[in-house]
Amino acid sequence: MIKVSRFITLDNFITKQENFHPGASGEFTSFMHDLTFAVRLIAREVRRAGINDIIGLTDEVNVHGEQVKKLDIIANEIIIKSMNHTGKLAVMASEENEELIQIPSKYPKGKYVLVFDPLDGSSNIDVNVTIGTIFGLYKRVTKSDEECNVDDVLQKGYKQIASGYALYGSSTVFVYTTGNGVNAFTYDPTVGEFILSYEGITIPERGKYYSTNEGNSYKWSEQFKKYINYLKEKSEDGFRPYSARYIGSGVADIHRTLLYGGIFAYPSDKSNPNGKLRLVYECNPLAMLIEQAGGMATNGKERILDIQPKNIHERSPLYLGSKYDVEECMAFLNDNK
Ligand code: P6P
Repeated sequence: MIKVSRFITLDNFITKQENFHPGASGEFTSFMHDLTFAVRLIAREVRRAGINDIIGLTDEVNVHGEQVKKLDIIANEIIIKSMNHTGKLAVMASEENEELIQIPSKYPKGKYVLVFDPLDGSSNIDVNVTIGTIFGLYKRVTKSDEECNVDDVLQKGYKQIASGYALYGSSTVFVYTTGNGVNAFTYDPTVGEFILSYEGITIPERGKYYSTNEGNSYKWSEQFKKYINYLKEKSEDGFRPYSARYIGSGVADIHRTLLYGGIFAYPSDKSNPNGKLRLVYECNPLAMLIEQAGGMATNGKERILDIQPKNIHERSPLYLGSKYDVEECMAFLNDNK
């Protein structure tokens, strides 16, 4: 990973990349401009949450029966209202909406399909811990003269043409890939621009961190328990014990894993046979990005990006990070260690 030696804004960076794609229509550049506009609006609300008195639970629950924070709703509405009129999207799907989000008939439809988690880690809002927005972008599979349907959203993750996340932490960072590597941009509110901060991010081959909720260990499989205990033992080569790092905001835990290496795991367990994280708008976008950085993402049996989603909100176990670490974890999960 190289820190940058030049000042370039996200808009200019994307425009230059589109110049490398003969026939690129500039529609992707325009989509990314609209998306990062929504991210800037969300960042403004997140950073003012305490002052705006929008901290605290609503009396609403989302499709998963989880208490919804006001900021979840605001972030969801910001993305929908920033994107639904641009003429770039055919349909959207969000963690906060049980059904597909259709484009209002008064607006033109485009060729892209956006899936997103508007505010991941929202249980951390009240304690000022980093939270984030996750997105994945596909080309629609329905014809332009057809109604969009769930097939547009239930595509395998390897079909994504772009994915990434925004991180609302000590600064607002936007990390994305279009399949040509991973780049990160830091928002400078004084000039209102995202500026390239890391170009060509690659995940370390192996890391010294493991990131998982050990409070669930009583529900884990024996194989995963054995793997985590193995990471805690001292090894001859000094590489173990690993250090434990777990924030409880997937985007923040995975951003650290991307930069420092190691493994992030939300395994299946006795009460969550399919794990907790959502395949369509959490696992797939993050898996594409980690693979583009040279890492690996699996559900314990197969590559995340090869899984055929069956419904918008289905969950998947997730083991993601440095190739060495994920492969070692898989060996334990398959009783080969
Ligand atoms: P737990 C946040 O609610 C989230 O969906 C992910 O961002 C995070 O990795 C996970 O759940 C945390 O879940 O059960 O450890 O609190």
